[in-house]
Amino acid sequence: MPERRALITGITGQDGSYLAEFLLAQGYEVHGLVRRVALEDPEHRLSRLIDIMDRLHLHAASLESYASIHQVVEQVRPEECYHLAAQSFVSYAFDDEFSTLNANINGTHYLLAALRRLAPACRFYFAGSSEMFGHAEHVPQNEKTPFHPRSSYGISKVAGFELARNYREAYAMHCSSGILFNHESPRRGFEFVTRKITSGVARIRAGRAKELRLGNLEAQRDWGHARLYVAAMWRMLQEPSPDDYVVSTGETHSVREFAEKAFAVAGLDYRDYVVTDPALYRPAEVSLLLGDSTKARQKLGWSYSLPFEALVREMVESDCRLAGVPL
Ligand code: G4F
Repeated sequence: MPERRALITGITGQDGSYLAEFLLAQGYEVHGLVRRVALEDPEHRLSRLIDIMDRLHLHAASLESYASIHQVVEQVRPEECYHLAAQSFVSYAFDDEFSTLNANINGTHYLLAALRRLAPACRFYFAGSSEMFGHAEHVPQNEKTPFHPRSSYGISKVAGFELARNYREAYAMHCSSGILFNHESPRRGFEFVTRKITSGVARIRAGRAKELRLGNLEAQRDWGHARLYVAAMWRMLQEPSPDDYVVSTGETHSVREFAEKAFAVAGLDYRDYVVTDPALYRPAEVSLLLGDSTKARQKLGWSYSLPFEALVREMVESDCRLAGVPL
């Protein structure tokens, strides 16, 4: 069978790198859209792709420039496109609403418009987010739960979700959105709370830090493993008809619980090290996220069974290894 061609935006990130590995294993020709700066500084910016670099086709483009996206889509003519790139750090969205909204909404729009023109049969995946539920009316949240985003990031994701749905309805394109709840791994960026905690544990164990400053410890999230979530993205695009799906574990835990477990993995008591810093609270918080992924499990045959403790342990062990203090 000839190789299928996939284009991934955000390929240098946590999800993009796992998805690229997954697609290569399925026999795809994998193309990635990256910023020019990434190609200029591969050691840092392409570090998650290091083991598969020679099997990827990377193209420099900017999601802020329609012309550059048009050019890449014209060159690649993908059969599947996974749009993962975004300004995805919610805290930063409060510091710069303008660039979060511009980059996230326009980037999605430019990509859809280019695909419509140049590769209308391409199957499109949009990375929606549980942040779209925000101050949710129902617990747990499923595909029917109304959106009530609490940040410009959440608003930009609702706009992207609606754009994907509109291209599906107006132009009969195969556009699906995954509403993914928080997903973590040893490849998570250091600014997100899980990695901030596990790398903090490693620094404390290595004697390089004495405390860890965190914001709201009572916020609750449905945390899954990113490596296991990318399979759901792929399954969405293998369906005969496009649709939207919640992807989640169905369990929720507080930031405090994550910290407690992470410190315990290293034989430490979080109460001796965690300091609550009001400056790290958000102007509008999403207090409780818990997903119901029944539809993805039933229709896509996707499943998830990794215990929360195993995710925390994998991240702490990895960070301790990187810090030179293996457990
Ligand atoms: O790890 P976080 O920064 O992730 P957040 O805001 O839930 O967003 C992540 O998940 C979304 C899916 O629901 C994605 F769409 C999004 O791109 C991203 O991947 O924060 C988690 C919780 C928040 O309630 C935050 O207030 O942790 C709380 N928190 C407490 N102290 C902290 C901290 N978050 C960060 N980043 N840093 C802290 O010191």
